[in-house]
Amino acid sequence: MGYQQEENGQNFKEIEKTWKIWDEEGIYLAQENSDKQKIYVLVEFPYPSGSGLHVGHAFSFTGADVYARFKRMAGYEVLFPMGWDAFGLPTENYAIKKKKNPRIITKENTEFFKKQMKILGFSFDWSREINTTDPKYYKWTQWIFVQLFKKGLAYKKEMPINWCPSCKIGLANEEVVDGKCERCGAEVNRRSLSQWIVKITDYADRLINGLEQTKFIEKVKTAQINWIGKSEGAEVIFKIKGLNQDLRIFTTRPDTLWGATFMVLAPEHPLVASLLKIKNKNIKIKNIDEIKNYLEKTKKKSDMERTELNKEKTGVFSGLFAVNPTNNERIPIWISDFVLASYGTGAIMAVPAHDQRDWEFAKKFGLKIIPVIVPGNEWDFDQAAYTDVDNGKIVNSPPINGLTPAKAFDYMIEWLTNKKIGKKMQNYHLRDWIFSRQHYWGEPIPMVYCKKCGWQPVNEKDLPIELPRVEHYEPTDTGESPLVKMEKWIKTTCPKCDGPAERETDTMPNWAGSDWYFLAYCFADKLKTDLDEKSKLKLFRNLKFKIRNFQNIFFKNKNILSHWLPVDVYIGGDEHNTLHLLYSRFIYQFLWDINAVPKEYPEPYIKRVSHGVILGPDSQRMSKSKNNVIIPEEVIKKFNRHGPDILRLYLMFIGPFDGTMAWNDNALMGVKKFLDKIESYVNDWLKEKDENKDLKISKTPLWHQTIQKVTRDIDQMKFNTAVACLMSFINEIRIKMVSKEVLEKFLILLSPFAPFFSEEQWQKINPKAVSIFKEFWPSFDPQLIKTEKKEIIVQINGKVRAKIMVSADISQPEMERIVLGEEKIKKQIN
Ligand code: ANZ
Ligand code: ZN
Repeated sequence: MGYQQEENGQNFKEIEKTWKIWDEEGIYLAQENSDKQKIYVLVEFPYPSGSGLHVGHAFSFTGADVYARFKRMAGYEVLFPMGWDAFGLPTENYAIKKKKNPRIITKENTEFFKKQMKILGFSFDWSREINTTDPKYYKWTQWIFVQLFKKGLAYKKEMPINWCPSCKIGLANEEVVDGKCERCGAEVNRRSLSQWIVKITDYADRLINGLEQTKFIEKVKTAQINWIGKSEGAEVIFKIKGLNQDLRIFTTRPDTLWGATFMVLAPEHPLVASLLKIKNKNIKIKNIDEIKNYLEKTKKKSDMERTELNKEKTGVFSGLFAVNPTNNERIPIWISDFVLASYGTGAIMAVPAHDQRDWEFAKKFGLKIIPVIVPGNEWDFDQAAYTDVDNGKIVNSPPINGLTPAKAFDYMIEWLTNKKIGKKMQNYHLRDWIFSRQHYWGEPIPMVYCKKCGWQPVNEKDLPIELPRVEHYEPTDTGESPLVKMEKWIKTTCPKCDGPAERETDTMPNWAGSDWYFLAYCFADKLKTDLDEKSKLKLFRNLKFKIRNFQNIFFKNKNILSHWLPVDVYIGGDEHNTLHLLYSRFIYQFLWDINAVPKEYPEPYIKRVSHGVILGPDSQRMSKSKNNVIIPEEVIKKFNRHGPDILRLYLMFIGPFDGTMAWNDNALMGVKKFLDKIESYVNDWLKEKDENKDLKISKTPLWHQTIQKVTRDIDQMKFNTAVACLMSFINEIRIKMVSKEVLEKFLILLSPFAPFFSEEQWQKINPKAVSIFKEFWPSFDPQLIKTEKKEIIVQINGKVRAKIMVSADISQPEMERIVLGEEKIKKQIN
C-alpha cells in the first residue's frame, strides 16, 4: 500500500515541486478578513477506508476542485475544505480482525488518503482539516446531543429494532434495504432493545418547507419530500360494539367512508393484546388460539415483507365488530400484518372497492365490497379495485353522491368534525431517528443513568466523554456495546444529585459526525485550541478555581459562521440526497432554533449538486469481486509525466459531471496527446521568444468564444464540454499563430483541470512568476464574438411546423416573440 516514489519518479518530482510553491504561498488558505466576495464550496468528506481513495472520489473531488480553482481565479475568496468522516463499521471490523487499535488504523488511513489527494492536486485548505473521531471534534457532536435532550428532542424507548445478526448491530429503517443489512447483506430480523431516539418528526414540515429557500435541483427536492412522505387525510373514530372503547384510524380517503366494510388492526395494536384478556359477558372470542398463533407467525416478518403488494394476504377475525358511522352498520374487525403498527394509528378502515390491498384481503376472506366511486365507463369490481381518484364520481353515499372525490374529501372533513367523530390530520412516513448503536467505534452518547434522577445529560463542562480504550472491540452477544465491560468507565456520579450513576454505553450512528461538519470547517482552528483551554482550566480546578462559564464554540464564533454560511454549493453523491442531507438540515434547523447558528440563514445549503458515477470498463459497478476496480495510482503510473493531470482531465472529459460513465482506457491517450501538443507550443515559443509576433489569434472570434464557453461551462459545472472546447481550440490553431498572451491565457483556462502541468508551463514562460494560480481569469471581448445564425425547429404536437433562422445568442423571450409571430405557427395554435 502507498505511493511508490521510485516507480513514479518524474510524476512525483513534479508534484512535490509544485506543492512547495503552493504551500509556501498559502494559495489555498481561505481568509475571513479578505474583502473579496466569499464562496463556500463543499464536497462530501470521505470515510477513510483501508483501500484508499478510489476513482469515484477522484471524480467528484476533481469536479469540485476545478470549480473551486476557477472561482478563486475569478476573484472570489473560496472556502474549500476537507476532512474525515472516520467513525464506523469497516474500521471497527478491521480492528476486530487484526486486533489493532481503530485509532491507529484511522490515522494510517487518513494519512494515506491525504497523500493521494495531494498527488491528485486537490486545492483543499488543509489548515481546516477536521476528523470526526478527534475528541476535540466530537465534544461538539456530543454537545449537540445534550441540547437535543434538553429540548425534549431525544428520549429513550424500548423499541423493536432491525437487528443484523452478522454485524450484531441495530439498524435504522433506512439502513435496511430489501429486508437486508445495507452494509453486509445479511437478512435482518427483529429484536427489542432500549434505544435513544431523536424526534426528527417534529421537524417534518420545516424540512419540507425549508426546501423553498434552497436552489436544490428538482430531483433532490423530490427525494427529500418523498422521504418525509407527508399524507393529508383524516382521523376517524369508530365505536366498537359491546366495548366501551373507541377505535381510531388514519385514512387519506375519508370520501370513501360509506365503502368501509371492515376494519383491520396491526397485530401489535394495543387492542389485540387486551383482546386476549377481555372478560366481558357480551363478548366471546372463540378463536383465541388461532389469534395467538397468527401473532407468533408475524413476529418473524419484516415491514417490507408485510406490506408488499403482491404478497398473499393473511389474517384472522378478532371476534369484534365496529360500527360504520355513516350508516350504523356492523362491520367486522380483522387482524392482519399488512397493517403496520408504526404508521398512523396502527389500524385502518378497509375500503376494498377502492384500495388494492383491502380488495385482495376481502376476496380472500369473503368480505363485502361496496363501490362508492364509479368511473364514466363500466367497472367490474369483481376483477379489481377502482383506484383512480381523479376520474370518478361518488355513489352509494347519500349526502355526497355525484361529487368528485376531491370535493367529497373536503365535505367529509367537515362532516366528521361537526359530528365530533374525526378531524383533518396529516401523517408522515418519516420515522423518529434511532440514534443508538451498540458498537465501539463511535461517539459515546453523553448520558448518565441515576436510579434517583433517571437519565441525565453529562455536564457540558465535562464534555467530551472520551471513548475509553478497550481490549476487545467486538459487540457482546447480548447486543450491547463492548463498553459494557468497562466497569470503571461506566461508574460515575449523577450530574444532578452527585449520587452513584452509570454511563450510557451506546454510541452514536455514523450520521452524527457528518451532521455539522460544514460548520466545523468554519472555525476549525478554534476547535484545535479548545481542549487545550480545557486542560488549562482543569489545572485551575486543581488549584481550587471554579469553572464559571462553559465557552460555547458556536456562540463564540457567530461572526465567522455568518461570514462563511450558507454553503453555496454542496457536491455529493445521489446516495446522500435523502438521509445525510435530511439529517444535517434537521440538525442545522435545530441549531438555528437554539441560536447556535446565525439567524440570517434558516437553511445550511443553497445549491446541491449530485455528481455521477464511474463504472468499470465492463459497464458494471466497480467492485473487488468483479475485478473491475480502477485505482487512481495505477492510472497515474502509466505515464512518465503529467500522470495526475492526465487522470484529472480524463475524468472531467469522459462525460457530464452528473452522468454515469464506463471507464475507457483509450481516451487517456487522447488526453496525453493534448497536453503534449500544448507543451510543444510552449517550447516553440520559448525558442523564439518573440513578444511582438503577429497576434493573429488573439483577435479572432474563435479565441473569444473559447474563453466565453470555457468560463460559462465551468461555472455551470459542465466540465466535459469545457475540456472539449479547450481541445478543439488546440486542434484548430497552428503554432505560428500563437502569441505569448494567448498562450498564457490558454494555460489559465486549462489550469483548473491540469494544475501541475499548467503551473510547470507557466513557470517556463514566466520564470519570475509566483504561481499561475495567482493570476486572474481571462475575460473575452463581446464585440469579437461573432454571433452566428442557428436554425430552430418548431414542433407542435410532435410535428415539425416551421424552421426559423435566428442569431445564435438569442434570448428566450425574443425567441418566443419571433416564433409566435410566424404565420404558419399562428395558424397552428389557433
Ligand atoms: C381508507 C382508504 C381507502 C385508504 C382507499 C386508501 C385508499 P399513505 O398515503 O401512505 O399515507 N393505512 C393507514 N394506516 C396504515 C397502516 N398503519 N398500515 C398500512 N396501511 C395503512 O396511506 C394512507 C392509507 O393507507 C390510508 O387510507 C389507509 O387506507 C392505509 F380507497 O383508508 B386508506
Ligand atoms: Zn441523581
